Amino acid sequence: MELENCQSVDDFMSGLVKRNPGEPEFHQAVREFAESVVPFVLEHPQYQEAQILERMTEPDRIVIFRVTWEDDQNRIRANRAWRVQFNNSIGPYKGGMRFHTNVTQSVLKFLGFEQTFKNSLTGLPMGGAKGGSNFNPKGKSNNEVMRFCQSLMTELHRHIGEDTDVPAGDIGVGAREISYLFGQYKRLENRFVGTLTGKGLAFGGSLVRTEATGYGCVYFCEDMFNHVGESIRGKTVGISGSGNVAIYAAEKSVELGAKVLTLSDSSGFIHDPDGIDAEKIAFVKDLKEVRRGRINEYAEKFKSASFHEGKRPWSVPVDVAMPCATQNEVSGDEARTLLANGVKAVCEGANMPTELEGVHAFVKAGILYAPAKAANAGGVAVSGLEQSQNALRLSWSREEVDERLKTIMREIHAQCVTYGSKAKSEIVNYVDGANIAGFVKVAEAMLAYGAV
Ligand code: NDP
Ligand code: 2IT
Repeated sequence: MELENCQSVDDFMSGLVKRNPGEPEFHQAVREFAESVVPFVLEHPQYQEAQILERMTEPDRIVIFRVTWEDDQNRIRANRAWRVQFNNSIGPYKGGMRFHTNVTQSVLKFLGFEQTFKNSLTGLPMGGAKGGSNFNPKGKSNNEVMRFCQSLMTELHRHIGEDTDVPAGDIGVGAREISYLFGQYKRLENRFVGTLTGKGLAFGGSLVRTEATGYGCVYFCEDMFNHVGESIRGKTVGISGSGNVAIYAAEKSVELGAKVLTLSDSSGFIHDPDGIDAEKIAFVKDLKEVRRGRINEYAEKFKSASFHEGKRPWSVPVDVAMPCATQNEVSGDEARTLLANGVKAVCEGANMPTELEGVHAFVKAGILYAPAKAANAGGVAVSGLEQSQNALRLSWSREEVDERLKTIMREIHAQCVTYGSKAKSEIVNYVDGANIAGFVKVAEAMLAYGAV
């Protein structure tokens, strides 16, 4: 970045850090965005005069509430929950709910902020939001999870609605939790409407929503390869996580002819040099989605694999890396290790999985690097399609939804190329591309509204 731009980013960030003390994840997400967008704003004074960046980094509102519930031993428990309604300039608030012990206001603000621009990239009319709780679903019975979800929804329902704010899943919130949340919402409101997405197929869910984030990530990766005359076919792929996003990223990679070598969870990673094929993925689905077990069981079952306790998979040489677990799971050093081992593409299934130092290393190296906002937008895109189907009171076929998902990912790729290509360079900077393309649509709407 040029010196003058660097100074402007630093000035902007020092104000933001002062206004939002103790929120490191939020600072990080805004900084990554500002590094792309501040130079663009400096060239377009209409945005600067309207203080668009300052306004965009301030959430519309945050609802914070207590969730009291009773565990199986009849003890009263209390958690904290939030809904960060970040920006509804281009549509009703939309974004997932996360249940994890490390959920804080800072984490949800970073997620809600990024969601605003991700949703803008999809081309669908969706604003940005995120919510969640520091509730830990691990080791809880189904009944405990149900009571927690019902209690949470008893407060949340008054703040959401099909034209106001439409939550969905994220870490720790899958089909089971969405069902409990939707069941309670419907009961409290006495209305059957699409206020949540990721619902079961029997009650308004969309085909391909479960698979959408992982599939979309691989479609985007294939779009990047195709753009330089290559393909994911025959490439080795390293994936982290073994949840919703990781499983379907692995499934689609295998389907397109790649060889998946790793998966992980918070206890460590497994490395299978023979490749994690469709049959082994079916085992992981059952392990994680039904039995809620740990990834080391994979290495007990398949002798070709080794388990590496407490480690992340980035030391394994691969052509393609897809971080699909959580934020800051690829450090600067790990990014450099991936590059030294010849990684050709990094496609982020998780939100903000790469530390800023790693982002800079990938961009500098000129590899195919797809930031989360672009690469994992397939999940929320199919959530948007679920909303459309609910509003129409009909369901589209698997082929129809999958085709729309592919088209949306291709159009996001095209926007990244438009905004991320520098004159005389063949290399696309997908970080700039995604940030600026996502920004422009939201900024135009905010300019049109005047001082709101
Ligand atoms: P899941 O809860 O289904 O899976 C999360 C996976 O990541 C698990 O394997 C989990 O391991 C691992 N993980 C979670 N937290 C940590 C941590 N602190 N350290 C190490 N491993 C961790 O969540 P999803 O697959 O839905 O989400 C994964 C990522 O993708 C998140 O960043 C999410 O925001 C993002 N995303 C999700 C979308 C969706 O539609 N679901 C859409 C777009 C992005 P363990 O079981 O041990 O905790
Ligand atoms: O981070 C994300 O995009 C999601 N967790 C999905 C949000 C949604 O509304 O489907």
